[in-house]
Amino acid sequence: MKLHHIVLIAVTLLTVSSAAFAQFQNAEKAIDYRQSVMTVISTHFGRIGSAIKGDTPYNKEEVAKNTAIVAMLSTLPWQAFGPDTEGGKAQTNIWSDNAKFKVAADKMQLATANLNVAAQSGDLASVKKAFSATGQTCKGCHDDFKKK
Ligand code: ASC
Repeated sequence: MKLHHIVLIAVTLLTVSSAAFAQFQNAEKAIDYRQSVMTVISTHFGRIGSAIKGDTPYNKEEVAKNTAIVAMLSTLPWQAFGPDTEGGKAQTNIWSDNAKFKVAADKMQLATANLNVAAQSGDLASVKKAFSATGQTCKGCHDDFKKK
């Protein structure tokens, strides 16, 4: 590899990683962002729950819209748990045991993607199963990493 290639790669990596860290002006903004995203996820996840429990009439299209929203939003909070953003409801083990937190975050994203696939198919039994599996990934992560 030529030197200018190495330099180019290094600059690209630095740019990408500093861009990821520089997205929030300060810890407070990162905390506000991740809590806001979690709130909106919870709102839409709750609507799916109400629909499949029969609290509100089951409407396949509405449920599928909500699962698509949750699947997309599930990718967002994690960037706001960067270095030096401790605080809010986040336990400090998010930073001290970050690998475990990443595993939990990945599980949740995978579960929401599966829920979205199930909802697009419209089969209520699979939606119920995938909804419950997703809820367990929310709860598991909160049990381990969210202040009580
Ligand atoms: C929600 C919400 C959570 C999860 C969790 C699932 O709607 O706000 O924290 O689901 O209760 O067990």
